[in-house]
This record gives sequence, structure tokens and C-alpha cells, in this order.
Amino acid sequence: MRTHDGKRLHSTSAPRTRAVLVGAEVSSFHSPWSAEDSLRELALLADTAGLEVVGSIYQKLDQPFPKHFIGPGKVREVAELRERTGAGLVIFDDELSPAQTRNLEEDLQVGVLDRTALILDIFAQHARTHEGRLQVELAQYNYMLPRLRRQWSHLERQAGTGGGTSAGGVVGLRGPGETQLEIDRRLIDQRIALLKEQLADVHRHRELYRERRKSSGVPVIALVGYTNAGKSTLLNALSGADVLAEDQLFATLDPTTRQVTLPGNHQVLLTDTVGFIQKLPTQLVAAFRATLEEINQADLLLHVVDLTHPNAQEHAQTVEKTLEELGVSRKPTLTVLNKVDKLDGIDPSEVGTLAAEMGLPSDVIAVSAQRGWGLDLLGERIVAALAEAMVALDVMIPYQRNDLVSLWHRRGVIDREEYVSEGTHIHGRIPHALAQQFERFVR
Ligand SMILES: Nc1nc2c(ncn2[C@@H]2O[C@H](COP(=O)(O)OP(=O)(O)OP(=O)(O)O)[C@@H](O)[C@H]2O)c(=O)[nH]1
Ligand SMILES: [Mg+2]
Repeated sequence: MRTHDGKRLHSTSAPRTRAVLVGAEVSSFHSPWSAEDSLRELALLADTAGLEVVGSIYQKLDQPFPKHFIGPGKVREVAELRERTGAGLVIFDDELSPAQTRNLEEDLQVGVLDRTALILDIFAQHARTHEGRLQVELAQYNYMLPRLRRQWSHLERQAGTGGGTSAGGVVGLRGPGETQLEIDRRLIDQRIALLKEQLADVHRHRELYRERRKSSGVPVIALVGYTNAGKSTLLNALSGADVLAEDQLFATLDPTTRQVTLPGNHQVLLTDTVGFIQKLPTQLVAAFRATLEEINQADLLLHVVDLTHPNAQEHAQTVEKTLEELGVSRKPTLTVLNKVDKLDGIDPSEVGTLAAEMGLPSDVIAVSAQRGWGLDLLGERIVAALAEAMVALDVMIPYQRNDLVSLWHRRGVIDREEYVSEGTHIHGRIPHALAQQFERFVR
């Protein structure tokens, strides 16, 4: 991500750019977050992006001000703080309109970013796959496009002096700058179109792979949750995989899928997804199409919550709201409370009560992904939840079709099995995706 004047936000070798943070608690936004908590999170984001936070200010408001988001008195306060601390950047915790950013940059005489731009910068640093990079670039251009403005004052000046021939000089003055702006817009539009094409290609490939996966009938489970909740650690713990897990926001941007064997030898596919965060514009989450598709296709969601985070309740609410906005809130979901190893002194049996107090569902499973605590129970609960999402069938499978019997053993749940003269009589449940293959043997 670059600032509006085209410079990189920071580089790792140079001293870290100092930043002042500005937050607002806007009552009309009805957010469960306090400005202090939200600013603490913004400071973590700034740190992840490689910036040094040197101060923060917030204001309580009924409504944002149209010109600067915050009020005129606050703008002066921010200007003073910025000068005193020598900060080279001011970061707002809320999304600013292009005009607000412009006004603030003019009045504060320094680069101004909002939370979205900061998150985009982190995304750009963390995207590792080809698709992830394409997606981030697309999101960056979409963010940049309405914020483009004339930056070629040297051209304007030349035009101003030499452009006296046009009426009043105004047209001449504006000409080259506007032309450059038009060229830039057109270039970005072309790049956006190209990125979309490339993404569509990647998407088609994935669709083929997914079709194959679907026909195999292996249930798919998606890990969802707030950033840093421990999703990747849980994926690693359950599958023996080695996905990057870090004490960092947005460590994971590209979904990873692993095969996992659950109690009773049930095979499932477990997918790690990009974490959610409050005030992340939904269209930005939507840019992570692979994540969305994984969540959409999943038979079951595991909502991972860091129980030990002071804002665990706000985190869980944010995740639920995001899922709702993405239109996937009606999936069967298990809530997994992670990091219980950090709660020394708390009896695991009290975790349910604690969860209920925090407004979380009380039928939760407490685990420590890091220590491997509670994973057997989690496995059993997953198997039970998947069984509920299956179809109950009573079939007689002829002995020539023993392949179907073993398929049922691998993928389904058996309540009763008898070997009789006509074949194997099975009463139990099988994933929806496989039910069709057994239809002709239903009794
Ligand atoms: N104490 C403790 N720490 C944990 C546990 N699970 C994860 N962590 C730590 O929490 C941090 C975040 O873990 P990740 O697995 O990267 O979290 P994530 O949800 O994948 O995060 P993003 O990919 O950034 O959304 C890491 O430092 C982990 O070591 C746990 O059970 N106990
Ligand atoms: Mg992760």
C-alpha cells in the first residue's frame, strides 16, 4: 500500500515511521466497542504494519462531522499532538471519505490514512499465494480509485505560465493535470479489468477441484473467527499441518485445507480462513473470495474465540455480524473457546458459565490449540454435529456393492448393521452429497 503521494508506508530497514492515532466513539454507529478498545486494536494493526505509535486521541460524537470526521477543535488538538511527537502519519480508526482524507491532509500537513488503508497494507505484506496477491491488488486499486487526485502540480505550473492563450488561463491551467488524472484512471481501470480476469481463471480452477472434492462426499469444515483467535494453530493441532501461526493480526490470508481424521476414523477436510476484524468493510472481506467460498461450501463452521482476550465478547459479536453480512450465518456452527491454558485458576467446568456471562452460546467446547487440550472432545462434537447434517437412510446393499458399504463406513454413521442373505443391511446416516448413490438400495 502506498500513501496518497505514492510513497511506501515504511520499509523495514529505515527507522519506523511515527504515527498518531485518532478514534471516535460515534453513538449513531451503535458499535459494541469503546473508543479506547478500538484504538488499542488499531495500535496493534499499526504495529503489525511496521509503524511506531507515538500518541492517540479520541472524541465522543453523536454523528461524524462531514468535513474532517472529528470536530474542528479536535483537528487542532491532533495537529498539536502530531507536531509535538514529530509523527509523519495520522491514522484514523474509522473509514474516511476521500474528501475527508483530503481536508485532513491539507489541515494537518501530513499523510492521513484510515483503518481500511492500514489493513490493506498488512494484507499486501501477508498475501503469499498468487491468488491472494491478485486479490489484495484488486482491493487496493478499488480503494485508490475514488481517492485519486491531481498530483502533477509541476505540469500545472508549466501550463499556467505557457497556457495564457486559453480564455482566462483556467482551461490551460487545468489541462495537463486533468489529462494525467484521466490517464491514471484509465490505467487503473485497465489493471482492475485484468486482475478480475486473472482471478476468474483461478476461480474456475478451484471450482473444478471443489467439484471433485464434493463428489467424494468428504465433509468440509471451515474455521472462522476473529484475527489472532488461534484458527491456524487449531488447524495445525488437528491435522499435524504446519500453517503459519503467529502472534500477529492477519497472519493468514490464503485459505489452507487439510485432511483430518476424527474419532471413529471419520475423514473430514478442515479449512483455515482469513480472520475477521471490526470496522473491516464487508466489500474487503468479500475480496477474499476463496475464503468466502470455503465458508459457503462448508458443512460445518467452527467459530474459534480467544476466550482470554478482554474483548472476546466484542470479537464474537463482530464475527457473527460479519457472517450475517456475508449471508452465511445459518450454517451449523460449533463455538470453540481457545487458549484456556492461559486461564490458570479456572476450572474447565466453569468455562460454560463464563461463556454464558459473555453472551456466547453455552454449549461451547473449551480447548487449548497450543497444548492440545480438549481436542478429542472437540473431535467427537464435530462428528456428532456432522451426523446431524446427514440424511438418515435404511438400505440393503447387495454383496457385489461392498464398495458402497466401505464408503458408508468411511463417511457415514452406522446405527445398525446386519449381514443377511440379500446383502448388508445398514441403518444409519450418510452425508447429503452421498445419499444419491444409495437411493436405489433404500428399503
Ligand atoms: N496460550 C495460547 N496461545 C495460543 C493458543 N492458540 C493459539 N495461540 C497463539 O495465538 C496467536 C495467534 O494464533 P494463530 O493460530 O496465528 O491465530 P489465527 O486465528 O490463525 O490468526 P490470523 O490468521 O491472524 O487470523 C499465536 O501466537 C499462537 O501461538 C492456545 O491455545 N493457547
Ligand atoms: Mg491464521
